Amino acid sequence: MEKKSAYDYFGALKVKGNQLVNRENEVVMLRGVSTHGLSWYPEYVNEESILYMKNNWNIDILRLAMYTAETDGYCVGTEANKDKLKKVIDDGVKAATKAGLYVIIDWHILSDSNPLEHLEESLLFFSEMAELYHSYDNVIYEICNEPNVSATWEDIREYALKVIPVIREKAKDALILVGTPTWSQDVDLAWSNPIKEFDNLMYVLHFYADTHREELRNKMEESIKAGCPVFVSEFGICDASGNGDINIEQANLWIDLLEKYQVSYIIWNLSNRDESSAFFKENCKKLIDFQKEDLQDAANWFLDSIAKRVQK
Ligand code: IDC
Repeated sequence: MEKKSAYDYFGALKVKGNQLVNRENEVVMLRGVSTHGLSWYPEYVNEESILYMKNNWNIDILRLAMYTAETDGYCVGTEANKDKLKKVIDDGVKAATKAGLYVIIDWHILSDSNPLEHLEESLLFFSEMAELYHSYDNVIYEICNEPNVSATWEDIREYALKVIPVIREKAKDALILVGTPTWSQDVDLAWSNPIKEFDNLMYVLHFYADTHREELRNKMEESIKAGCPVFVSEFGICDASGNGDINIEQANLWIDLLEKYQVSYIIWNLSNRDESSAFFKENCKKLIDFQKEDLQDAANWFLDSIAKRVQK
């Protein structure tokens, strides 16, 4: 039997104060998983796998991470590669919608540290996405994964003020996630000069629990208290490389805080890559029916953790 989905419960989301609310203005939070790069591990983006994750893992949301610069990224590949990536996104959006999940289209900047670097391509991309998905109110747009190094909040703000209107022209009420400086850690900087021109925006915070600890938690908490709507669209419980030992103690401290403030969170990553943030063991080639022994420790911790919290 199919379970009722987050989307059935919550419908279109909007931002009210520092929180996400449903159509009845009740606070909601979403818990979910992120793909690895769509060029690298597209195989998990299919109807069966996504329905399996919805039904067995209690997730509410799937993030589709499309790198812009790294290996076969959207902005460094050919036109054919762009089309291929857009097809994976389309499959992902449709499969997530069918499963009743929210879905994020993530413009995954990383080594291209300043979002202004690929501004023109971003405008074209998001215009196309909004044209295709404006009637899907479960689609969320994440306009720049992790600005870093010298990208300032002013750069990101300038970028956001160009991209947001392009999305909103077609997807009028879409929820939009805005990355923040220093690999999406400086929500405080964003909140010191927020984007007041548009509503339904959230500011992104990312953490890797073994690297980012109390200091970043405090920063997040202070920003939330100051009124900042925070969304954790990516986290890991290992170190910031996506590998290394996982740290369950720090991970639990993070999750407790996120739950306390009802901040939505999404774990990295759906792949069987040889790294501790990957959900699946390297030798696991399955796309459904994952057993505990197919999953790495981070995945088993995450699934146990959300199973405990989800009361549906
Ligand atoms: C990592 C992947 C790794 C890949 C690398 C590419 O896990 O397999 O080789 O990217 O540069 C982030 C990024 C995310 C990173 C992840 C772990 O958003 O793309 O994925 N991370 O390093 N921010 C902090 C950590």
